[in-house]
Amino acid sequence: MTSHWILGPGAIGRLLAHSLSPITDITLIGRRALPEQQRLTTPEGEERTQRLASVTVAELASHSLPVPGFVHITTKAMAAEAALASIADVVAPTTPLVLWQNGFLAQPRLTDRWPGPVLCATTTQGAYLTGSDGVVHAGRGPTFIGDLNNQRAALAKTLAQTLGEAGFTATPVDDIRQRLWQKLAVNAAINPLVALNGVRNGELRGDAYAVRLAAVVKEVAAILKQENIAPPNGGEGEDAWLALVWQVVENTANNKASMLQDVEARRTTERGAILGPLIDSAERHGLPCGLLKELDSELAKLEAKF
Ligand code: KPL
Repeated sequence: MTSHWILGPGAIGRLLAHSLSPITDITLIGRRALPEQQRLTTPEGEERTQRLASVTVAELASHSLPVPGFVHITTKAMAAEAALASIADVVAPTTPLVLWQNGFLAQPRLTDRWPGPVLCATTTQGAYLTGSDGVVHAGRGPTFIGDLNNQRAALAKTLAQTLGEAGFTATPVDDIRQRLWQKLAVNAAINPLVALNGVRNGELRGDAYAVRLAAVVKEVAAILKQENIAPPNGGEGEDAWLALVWQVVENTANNKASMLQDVEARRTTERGAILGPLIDSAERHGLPCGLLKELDSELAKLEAKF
């Protein structure tokens, strides 16, 4: 039986652990100990409690756990590299990693640095934690798996199959880079604005925000063109990106975006993984990114107060 280590017991990490646990061996790894009995609330409102094996990073070396077939890194984007470094001594460098981060920061860096295979996952599964022993699976969504160099198709297929058996709708893809940037584009348009203004996604439709949102999308669309990221849904340039962003705003109108949740909890945001790659790219290509920089520095100022 393939063993799956899940490093980062946040909402996606715990959802993954609950889903995989009935079909395979899993271990959740975090900095703090977790209660053994963990509760999952399904999108239908059903509650299921099961025992999930977990260890802390500090305990890892003294536990004789099965050798992992996959190490899933489910931390926030900014914490992924440090999380991997914290277990690197006890994991063979040939072990496949699966990166579940938002943005496009951890993925290229770890693909370059880790000697073994590195898969990236992008998902629209919605989940949030309710304390140290509970996770709510708020909404189902597809998951796509692939690697940035398109050399691990068989491994991506194996993992997608396992995730499928675990109840995810998972598809192996050969365009994960496109998909990661596409999600990043939507996150860049929505997350900083809602986080800075303390509003739910749907409020962006109002006059106070809609013009700024469209101006952000304009900068983002020009950058993505230079990165060879095709506009979504077979559309053309900026209009296609704007239509996608408004569609996501509509579909998630009642959501508190992840960046707003971070700000409310006084946690460092994922601005470095979402706005960072866009600003870097704009600077490399000599494109305007004044608004993206403004959002980034407003968020930095806010974080400095935490
Ligand atoms: O993915 C999201 C997030 O919260 O990070 C969006 C699409 C903005 C939905 O809230």
